[in-house]
Amino acid sequence: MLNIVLFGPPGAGKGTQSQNLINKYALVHLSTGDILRGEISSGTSLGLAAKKLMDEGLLVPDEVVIGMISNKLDQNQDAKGFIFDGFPRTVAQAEALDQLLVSKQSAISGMIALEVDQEELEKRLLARGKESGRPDDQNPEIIKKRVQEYTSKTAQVANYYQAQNKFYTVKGIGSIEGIFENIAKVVEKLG
Ligand code: B4P
Repeated sequence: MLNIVLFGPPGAGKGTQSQNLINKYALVHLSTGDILRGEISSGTSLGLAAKKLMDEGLLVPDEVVIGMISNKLDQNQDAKGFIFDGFPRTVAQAEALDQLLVSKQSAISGMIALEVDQEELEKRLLARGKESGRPDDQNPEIIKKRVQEYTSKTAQVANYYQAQNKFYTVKGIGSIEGIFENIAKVVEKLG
């Protein structure tokens, strides 16, 4: 199985490049951000609780997102692999993901981290906020909070995969196609 974690700060291009990966490798896309936004638009109690945190730029509790991923893995038993987009975002989530995959006789093949500087991230998110109306993309203070959450809780997840020799970086600035070519080069090595 080919299981890829696509990693990077908010706005690095994870969602964008996940689409390219799905098209080329026919993997199942699991984006915790998308799943949470789905819960919000369906008005579930999980969605209502998550919305408060997401609108403030804060992470949703580990047990909530781990439960969501566990359900999705169970629902996709025949998948030939997964792209994990925006998950794991804490070391506890990374450990839980390893356990879930072990129970399916599988493992993470590699983490690909997209590297983008802060100024560019803020520019992209504010531009998307204008187009999409996504509440967490519209306010520079909330974007700052998301980057702080990334720095204090998420960045260390890279060390977790580095320790397993599963960590790869790709420059995330430039054309979407050019960045994808470099991502695909890493994926070919993993596959
Ligand atoms: P996400 O939905 O994961 O949001 P994100 O980090 O902003 O990444 P996204 O994938 O959407 O953006 P992308 O970089 O593709 O999370 C939202 C919130 O959900 C979190 O803040 C948190 O509250 C919660 N959450 C989600 N997962 C969680 C977890 N595991 N644990 C706890 N909480 C969780 O794209 C950004 C913009 O850049 C786009 O407009 C795109 O068009 C543009 N772009 C992309 N590539 C470009 C390029 N090369 N050049 C120019 N623009 C580009």
